[in-house]
Order: sequence, then C-alpha cells, then structure tokens
Amino acid sequence: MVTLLIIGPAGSGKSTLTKSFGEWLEDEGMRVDYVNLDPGAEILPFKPSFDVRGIVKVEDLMHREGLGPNGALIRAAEIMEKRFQEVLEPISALSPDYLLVDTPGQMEIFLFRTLGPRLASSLRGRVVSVFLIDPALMRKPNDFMVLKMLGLVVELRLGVPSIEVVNKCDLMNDSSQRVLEDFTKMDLEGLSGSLAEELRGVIDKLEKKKRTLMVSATKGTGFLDLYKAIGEAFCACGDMT
Ligand SMILES: Nc1nc2c(ncn2[C@@H]2O[C@H](COP(=O)(O)OP(=O)(O)OP(=O)(O)O)[C@@H](O)[C@H]2O)c(=O)[nH]1
Ligand SMILES: [Mg+2]
Repeated sequence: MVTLLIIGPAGSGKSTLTKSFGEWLEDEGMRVDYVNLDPGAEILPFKPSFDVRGIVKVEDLMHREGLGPNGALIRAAEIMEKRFQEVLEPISALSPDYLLVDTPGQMEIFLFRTLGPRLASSLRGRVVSVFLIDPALMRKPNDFMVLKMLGLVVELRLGVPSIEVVNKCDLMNDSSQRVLEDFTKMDLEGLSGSLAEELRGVIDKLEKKKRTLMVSATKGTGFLDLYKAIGEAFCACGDMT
C-alpha cells in the first residue's frame, strides 16, 4: 500500500489533485481510498472513506465557540491532535493499493504541529508526500526558491520522501516558465541576494536527484510522470510492487 499525503499552500489544488489523480489510478486498475483531513473543507470533489469533519469541523467551532476562522482552525488542529487515535484507527483500517490523503488548506496546521509527523510515522506501508507548488506564487526566482525550501521543510518535518510538483501547469505563463527553466542561472535580486545565493547552493545540493514535475490536476496531464516518481521515491529501479 502506498499513502500519498497531498500537501501545499492554500488553493494550490490539493483537493482537485486528490480527486483527479485518484481517478487516474482507478482507471489504471488500482484500488484507491480517499481521506479528508481538512476540517475546514466545505465541498470535497471526492468521496472520502474517512473524513475528519466527522470529528471536528471548523464551521461548527466558529458557531459553538464564537471563534474567527483562524482561531477555529487552530482549535480544530488541537482537537485532531488530542483525538489522534480516532483519526489514525479508521485510516489504518483501510488497505487499498493507494491511499490519497487530502490535507488542510492551511498547511501549517498539518505540518508545523504534530498531526502530520505523527500520522506519517504511524501509517503502515509506504508513505510519500506530494508537495504542490502553485505557479501563481512563482513570479521571481526568489519566489520559486522559497517554495522549494518549503518543499524541503515538508520532507524534514514528515520524515518521508517528498515529490515536488508544479500544479496548474496549464496556467503557466512566460514569466513563471522562465523562473522554472532559469532558476539556477538567474540573478537573485534584492537585499537578501546573498542569503538567496547561499540557499540556492543548499537546494542544488539536496535536490540533485530530484526533478520538478509538471502537472495539471484539472486537465489530467503529467500523471504518468507523477506515478513513476512515486515509484522512484522508494526504489531506484522504479518497481512499484
Ligand atoms: N487551471 C487549473 N486550476 C486548478 C488546477 N488544480 C486546481 N485548480 C483550481 O484551483 C482552485 C483551488 O483548488 P483546490 O483543489 O480546492 O485547492 P486546495 O489546495 O485543495 O485548496 P484549499 O484546501 O482551500 O487550500 C479551484 O478553483 C480549482 O479548480 C489545475 O491544475 N489547473
Ligand atoms: Mg482543499
């Protein structure tokens, strides 16, 4: 069993990719289960086998405890952590070929608190994170570098292999395309230029074996590459069994 933790900044396409890549896997003959871990989700494009909103819902907390959206989200994160076994057990009972886990819109409540790391280390089988980059956030080389750093932080926090994916590639314009292609060549401007140069060195070194995948969750492009990259994340020979 392979578990994919779909992670990324708000609106980067996590839920859409969970649905469309899941459907692609099903069309390829895999058994797929879907999990929603976003307590703030309003509408889900897929039918989850486990939905954390059965335990806690941001909207309910806002009404019940008189909280604003951010306060309610933090409170929801606390509740998910406290009731971790109630989250883990139903997920652990699933045994598809691929388990696709959609994570909260605000990635920090999954990543920077204990929920994500605990879950990643508790799940059976192979666990990999798919980190989504949104081209809309990629206007300058520095932007791309910050997102790449965040991808490394995902790997560091969760302790599982992470695949970097630029989603919404159907929306790539000339400038985001240039940022992607010339990332290693372009001047990193601004006051933080020398810091950026240093960090680029770190990224180059750590990411030597990684490549950035281009996907469109809505058009369904790049899925074969993503599928192969998942295999390669565990095994140099690409064997998915
Ligand atoms: N053009 C295009 N739009 C996309 C793609 N993937 C997602 N979207 C759109 O981006 C918006 C956000 O998509 P979601 O799947 O809800 O993103 P999310 O990361 O789950 O959002 P949160 O859970 O709120 O953080 C929706 O309008 C999607 O239709 C894509 O590949 N191309
Ligand atoms: Mg979502």
